[in-house]
Amino acid sequence: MLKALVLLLALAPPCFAQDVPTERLQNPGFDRDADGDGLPDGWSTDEGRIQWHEKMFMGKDYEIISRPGAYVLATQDVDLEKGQKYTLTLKCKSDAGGLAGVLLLHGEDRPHREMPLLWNVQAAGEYEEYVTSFEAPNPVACVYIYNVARTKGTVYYDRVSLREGEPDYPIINQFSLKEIDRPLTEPLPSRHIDWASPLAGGPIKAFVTIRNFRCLRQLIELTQRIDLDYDAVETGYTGDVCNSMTGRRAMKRLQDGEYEVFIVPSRVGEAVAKSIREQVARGAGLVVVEGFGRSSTFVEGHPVGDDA
Ligand SMILES: [Ca+2]
Ligand SMILES: [Ca+2]
Repeated sequence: MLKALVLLLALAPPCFAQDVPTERLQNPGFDRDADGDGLPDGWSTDEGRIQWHEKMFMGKDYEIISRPGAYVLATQDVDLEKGQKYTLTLKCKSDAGGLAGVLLLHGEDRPHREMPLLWNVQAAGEYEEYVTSFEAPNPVACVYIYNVARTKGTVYYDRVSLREGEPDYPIINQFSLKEIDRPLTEPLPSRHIDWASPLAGGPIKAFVTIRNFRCLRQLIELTQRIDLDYDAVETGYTGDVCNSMTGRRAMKRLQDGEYEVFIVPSRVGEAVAKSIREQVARGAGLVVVEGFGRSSTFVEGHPVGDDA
C-alpha cells in the first residue's frame, strides 16, 4: 500500500470567507514574552527544544528555531468547536533537510487522538506560508509543532496561526510519495502518433483534474500526443479532494493566471470551480471531458444535446 504523505501548501495572502476570523492560538507570532523567561508566552516549550530569536534587532518580530535532535518543539492547548472549520497557517522555513509539521491531538474530554494537519513539509529556505483547512473532530485539543526530521536540519517558525473559517481561494494539497513508492523511470510511451507534439510555441500550460491518481495513465497518454506542461489535480469522485504532486506550482500558477487551458474530466469543489470560471472569463480555454450536465458549473448555457 502506498503510504502517501499529504502536505498542504499555499502561497496565497490570507483572505477568509468570514469577515473577521478569530485567532484561536495565543501569541501565534511567538513575539511576546511578558513573563521574561526568554521563551514565547502561551506556548509550552523549553530551551532544550527551541531557540527564541529576534529576527531583526529591535524588530520585535521573533521566531522559534529547532535545536538539534528536538522533535516536538512547542505545544499549546486550544478549545475548538466540534464540526467547525478551521484554517491553520504556518509561516516557516527549513534548511539541511529539516521538515516542518503540525499535529492536532484531540479528544472529547482530553487530547489523545492524533490528526496531522501539515506534515513532512519540505519548507523553502526563505519564509513562506503553508495553509490547510480542517473540520474540528473534537472540542478539546492541543497543537504540536515539530521538526519532523528530528535528527536532520533546522526548522524555523515565524508564526503558527489557527483561525475559524476557511480561505475563499482553493488550497491545492501537495501530494508526496515516500521515496520507496516513487516510480523508478519515466512512464513508458505507448504506440501513438505525435500529432501535436512538439508544438510550435512550446507546450500548453494546462490544469488537468482527475478523479484519482490511478487514472493518471490516461493523462500520460494524452501528453504523449499533445505537448502539455500540466499540473494534474486529484479531485476525488465528488470534488471534496484537491491534491497534486505539483501542488505548490499549481497554486502559484492558478493565482498568477498562467493556465492557458483547464481540462476537467471530474467533479471539482466550489473554490476550484470559481477560480476556473474567473480564468475562463478572462480568456483561458476550458475542456469539460465528461459530466456534460455539469458544464453549467463553469459556464452559463445548455448542456450538449439540449435544444431548449
Ligand atoms: Ca514572529
Ligand atoms: Ca515567556
